[in-house]
Amino acid sequence: MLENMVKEIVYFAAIFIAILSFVLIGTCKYNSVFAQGDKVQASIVYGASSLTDTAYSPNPIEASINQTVVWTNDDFTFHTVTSGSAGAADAGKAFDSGLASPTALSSQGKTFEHTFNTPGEYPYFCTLHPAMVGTVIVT
Ligand SMILES: [Cu+2]
Repeated sequence: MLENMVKEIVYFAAIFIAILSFVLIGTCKYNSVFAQGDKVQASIVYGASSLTDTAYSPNPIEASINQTVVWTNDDFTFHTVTSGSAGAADAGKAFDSGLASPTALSSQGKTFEHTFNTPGEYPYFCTLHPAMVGTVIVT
């Protein structure tokens, strides 16, 4: 009788531990995949040509190290996502959707993405409408 009870307790404890570890492992796997695969979505908003620091949304864009930011052109005209500031010598050196490259945001729905591997603040602008400015903050 007592032996049976002990067997039952051990049996249920084993099932409980199995379920618990299954859930924990599943959660960890899900979190790590989610963190790596998760891209930060940003938009070039409708009517962006006449906007300044609200042309890119959200602004600033917050990203984690090694995370990819995806900009979608939700406007009806050509724009760029170009690192630095207008007229600066290093403009476009870190990243640039460009005017002629396959990543050019030439029409509505086009996307440009860049992965940020180093923490810092990255200002960027549109070469076609230099008043359009934004910042990516990588932590
Ligand atoms: Cu523009």
